[in-house]
Amino acid sequence: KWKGEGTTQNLESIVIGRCYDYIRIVNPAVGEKNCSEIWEAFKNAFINKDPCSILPKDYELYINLSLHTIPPNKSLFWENNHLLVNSFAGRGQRYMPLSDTLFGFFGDLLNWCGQANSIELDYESCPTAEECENNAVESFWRMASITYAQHSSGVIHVLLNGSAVGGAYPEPGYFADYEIPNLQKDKISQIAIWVVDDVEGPDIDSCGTHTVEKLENRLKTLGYDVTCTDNYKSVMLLLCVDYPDDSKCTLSSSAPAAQRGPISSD
Ligand code: NMN
Repeated sequence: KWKGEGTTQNLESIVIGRCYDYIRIVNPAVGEKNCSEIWEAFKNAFINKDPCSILPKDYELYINLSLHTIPPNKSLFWENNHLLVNSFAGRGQRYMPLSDTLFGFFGDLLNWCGQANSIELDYESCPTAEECENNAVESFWRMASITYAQHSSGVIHVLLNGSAVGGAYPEPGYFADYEIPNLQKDKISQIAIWVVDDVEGPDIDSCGTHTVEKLENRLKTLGYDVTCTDNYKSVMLLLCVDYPDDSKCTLSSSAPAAQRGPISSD
């Protein structure tokens, strides 16, 4: 009936399991949370409703129950590199992007929707953003992105993909439309932008050009201290795991040592 994929099979087990994984293993610092109550609040945002009439505020109770503090200097915003961000962040150990907060971790990479006049989830199909923007998943991420931006502080990091067709900083986009407008200026000391190209991809966007320049100007106009770094080394090193022989992945200072080979025993 709809053009999008249906609800992820076993949704309830996955999200309740993720919730316990998060509060017990990933980030016990959030303290005690009621995972079944969080699931009920999540489900009540969209079940038994027209799947095209779900609003961000329908997730208000879900957010209130799952909210926790985000450590200063750990926020990581991004566009066009979801899986890279998830591995770079290291389940909140290195950075804490939205997908490593409890309220984002719960729904990351999942799909869901309900149906009017039924308490069943729709496992066959769900509306895409093109069919209707007020769908269950879109409104969830709007609410989650707004909340995440409001609670971010200190140095804010932004990881953009310089090889993205259409530019590293897309408009419209969650970062442009729901996150930047909800940053709390008085809690933020600096915004550090990283523009990293795919190892074998084109160099379409960089600091000071095209859409990145637009972003830098927007943030400066808002009064932020903005820095921008191209091909930030820590992220490059992670990307280079898959392309060790690419010229962009040469570890110049250690090359001679690596070529010397293991210490010989004779
Ligand atoms: O989906 P796009 O437009 O690339 O959104 C990315 C930005 O919006 C990030 O800054 C992120 O905080 C937020 N967001 C995250 C997820 C997710 O973690 N699964 C989904 C949608 C939006």
